[in-house]
Amino acid sequence: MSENTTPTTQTERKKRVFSGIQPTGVFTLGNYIGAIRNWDKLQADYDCLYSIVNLHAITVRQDPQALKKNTLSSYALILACGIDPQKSIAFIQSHVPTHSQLAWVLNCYTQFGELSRMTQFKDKSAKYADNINAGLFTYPSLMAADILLYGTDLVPVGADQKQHLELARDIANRFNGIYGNVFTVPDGIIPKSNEGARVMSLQDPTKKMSKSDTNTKSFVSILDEPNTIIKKFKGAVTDSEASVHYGEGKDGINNLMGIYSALTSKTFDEIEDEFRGKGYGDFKVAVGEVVCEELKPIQDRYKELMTDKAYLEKCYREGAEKAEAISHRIMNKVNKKVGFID
Ligand code: AQP
Repeated sequence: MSENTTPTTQTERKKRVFSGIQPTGVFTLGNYIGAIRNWDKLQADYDCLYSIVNLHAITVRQDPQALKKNTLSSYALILACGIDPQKSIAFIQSHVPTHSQLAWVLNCYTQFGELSRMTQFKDKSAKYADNINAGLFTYPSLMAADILLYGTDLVPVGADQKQHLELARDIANRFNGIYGNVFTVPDGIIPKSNEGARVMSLQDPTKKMSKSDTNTKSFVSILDEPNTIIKKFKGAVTDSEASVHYGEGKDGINNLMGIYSALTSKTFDEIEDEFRGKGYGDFKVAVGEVVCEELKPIQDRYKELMTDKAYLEKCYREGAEKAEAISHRIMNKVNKKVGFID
């Protein structure tokens, strides 16, 4: 997958960016570093759509009250992380019915074998063995619909979503191969590994950090209090070598170095120099401190936004209207191509 992030000149149409996040809990540091932090940066040069993807969230059983609450707080969180509803279109997925409509059509152009190979499906069906529903299986076709519905050029995601993005490209190419140029084939924007493409669990650094992990010590939530953050980093699983350097078999330290590097822009060599002769204890506290510093303004803004529900509602309603209006162009084209009467 190429990473074509050259912005367009002023006379051309700005390239379009789409990304989404599930309201399955408070966002983790992984969601922030791997995805949302980059959403903010793209707003200046691109035409961006960002969505709270609650249709995706129900592929795993959700408590309805908790889902409602998490959807609103996730929306407030993306604004707190810098998404400006005047610059970008920020909306809730279920408010724009064309997502489900296109997903159904794309399901019919996606192969069983392709979906069976998705590692997220394998992981989640092992984790939720009592609820391996069809939605969990066809999650990537809905994700393809989210992206293709807007003629998206670029999709900023963490490395864990790369496989789904490649499938979206395959589906677009297949559909275009049959019906002509309907969909734009999107490129991914995936951070480099030292920029937090895949932030790992603090308790099992061979697994990615996830907001739905039942072990709360395994992730840092972006709303965690500073003392909780420091405590979680102090308790992070590392090796017994006690020397801060990047290397094989040092998944825990590699992960902490990745986080520190992503937030300070220091290279791994610089980090090794900074902590030469110091123990893991000092390093863990230093990582915790930069994380607290990064999250403080977001937490303050989030608290402020949550006191103004009317403002949030105005933003997500307007966002949905704008998104739906754009989506009709491609949805109508698809309907016509497959032979649905207007
Ligand atoms: N650990 C991670 N490191 C880097 N990026 C990550 N992302 C998720 N986890 C990491 C990126 O965050 C964006 C939103 O993810 P999502 O909520 O839509 O789904 P997910 O990838 O399944 O995230 P979680 O936190 O693991 O959610 P649950 O626990 O509900 O499954 C995506 O761009 C993703 O790459």
